[in-house]
Amino acid sequence: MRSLRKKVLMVMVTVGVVAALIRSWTPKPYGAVDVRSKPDTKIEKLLEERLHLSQHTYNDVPYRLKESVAGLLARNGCVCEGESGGINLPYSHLLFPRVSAQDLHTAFKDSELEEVKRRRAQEYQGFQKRSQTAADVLIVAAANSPLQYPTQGVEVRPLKTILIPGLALRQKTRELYLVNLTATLGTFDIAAMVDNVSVRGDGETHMTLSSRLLASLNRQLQFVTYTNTLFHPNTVDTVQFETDGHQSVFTVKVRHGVTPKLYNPGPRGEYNVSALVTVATKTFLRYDKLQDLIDSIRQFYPTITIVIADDNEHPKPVNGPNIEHYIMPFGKGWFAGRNLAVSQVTTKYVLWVDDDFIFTANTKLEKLVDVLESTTLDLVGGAVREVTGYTASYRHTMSLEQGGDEGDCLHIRRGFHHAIKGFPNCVIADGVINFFLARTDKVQQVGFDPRLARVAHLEFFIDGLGTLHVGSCDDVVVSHASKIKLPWGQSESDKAYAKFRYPGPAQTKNSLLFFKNRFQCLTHN
Ligand SMILES: *[C@@H]1O[C@H](CO)[C@@H](O)[C@H](O)[C@H]1NC(C)=O
Ligand SMILES: *[C@@H]1O[C@H](CO)[C@@H](O)[C@H](O)[C@H]1NC(C)=O
Ligand SMILES: CC(=O)N[C@H]1CO[C@H](CO)[C@@H](O)[C@@H]1O
Repeated sequence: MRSLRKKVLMVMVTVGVVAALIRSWTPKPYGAVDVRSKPDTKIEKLLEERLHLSQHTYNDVPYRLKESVAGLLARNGCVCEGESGGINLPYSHLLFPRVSAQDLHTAFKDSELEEVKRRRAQEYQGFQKRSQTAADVLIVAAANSPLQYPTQGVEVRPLKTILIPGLALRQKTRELYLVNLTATLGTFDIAAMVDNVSVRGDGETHMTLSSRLLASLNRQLQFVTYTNTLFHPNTVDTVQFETDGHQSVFTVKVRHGVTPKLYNPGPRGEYNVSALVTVATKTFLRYDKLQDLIDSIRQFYPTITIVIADDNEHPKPVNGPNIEHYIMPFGKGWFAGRNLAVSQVTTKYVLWVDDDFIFTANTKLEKLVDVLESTTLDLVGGAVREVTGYTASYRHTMSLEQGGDEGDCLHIRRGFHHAIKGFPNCVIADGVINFFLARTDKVQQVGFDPRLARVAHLEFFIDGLGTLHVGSCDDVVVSHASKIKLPWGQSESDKAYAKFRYPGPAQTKNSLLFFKNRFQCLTHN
């Protein structure tokens, strides 16, 4: 008897387990998501039509154009214009900077240009598809709508449920109050039931709520939930909320939370620069300079980690505590080395220096750390003092003018945007000098394009435009050991360095600006 019961129990348990397994294996009805296309273009069309209608309502009312303002609006094309004239003396560009313009399509042969443009347009289309969501669609709120709804800020984690805040109806007395809710990537339901309200379509993508009592309907609307059922990474569901004669649309963002990457700063108190900062550099043919740099760093920061990327043909050992020396294939180039060095950093911040810089008592990294710790900046540049005594912080601003099918126009100018409150020696810019402290994860995110083998610098900031928030402080100074040096003062390795040219086509820079960044031209001064 007992063994029979045991058997029955066993069978029941087995059946239960199998049933549970089958349930967890059965794909949900909406299991397949088409991630090749943007979801939900139907609502986009609807919104576009409505906008179009409202724009043509007052066509017969005349107007006069205000050129000074209308000229500031984005046009369908852009041009790069240089300045002509000026004095043509050596160094005159330093004293009287003139704007010069450069077309970038010249990086390609005429015969291949059309094909390059076609491929660029195709890649750009893909980029736009990936980078835009329904949250970028223009939504206009209708006048005098009795519908109350959240205009932004509703977010749900993939396949999770939220209460939709702020839904209500404000209508004059009528027989029946009714609202509809429609979504495409999820379903509606109610977390609580209110008397005298009829709910149809709960658990579906289209739900109707109605009541003879406005207060009851509004109470019920406070319990409306949205459950995301289709996850298409980083998407947005466009929800329609409507009542008789009125329609509104709002968005629900569907996305994972951003996983933070935090660095442990060590015990509290003064900034411990050695725990927070890694010095990164790239060396080529200048071991004497590199050793001077290391010695100068050790004078002020005896335990700070130094990462060195080295693409010499005959690498020499660089030894010492807290030094990481990475040997690369010969002549890999400038940005490849920067990329490698930065990829190995494990501290919160990375300090970029050239291998011919020298730390002095004015190289106070604490000040740069303080700027990044107290502001939202991602990167802050210092100043470089030349042997002549001239100190440069090399600040640039960049702006991108939209240019239609031909590509955009990039305008680079010397200067900065504005001062930073609380830091009298610092300003906001878009590009700075080769001596900067930056958040390691942000620099790694932008990266240094290894295709830029020869002298390149601002290209990193061009790639970072829109990602990096950049500042510059001229009270943290590093010294430059060479550059403006008289020919008879050069060492043997300096001479070799000056002679060496990295392999690769000279047009690489312009072809990358043309294809990768989709610029047609640039101006700079
Ligand atoms: C609400 O949805 C129902 C069912 O789909 C439909 O019959 C009705 O016309 C809709 N009402 C409004 C005001 O959109
Ligand atoms: C600073 O950080 C370094 C490296 O993590 C560590 O060795 C050193 O003891 C720290 N100094 C202080 C004062 O905490
Ligand atoms: C107007 C109306 O229908 N009122 C009803 C709301 O619900 C309560 C409880 O179910 C009823 O008692 C009311 O008559």
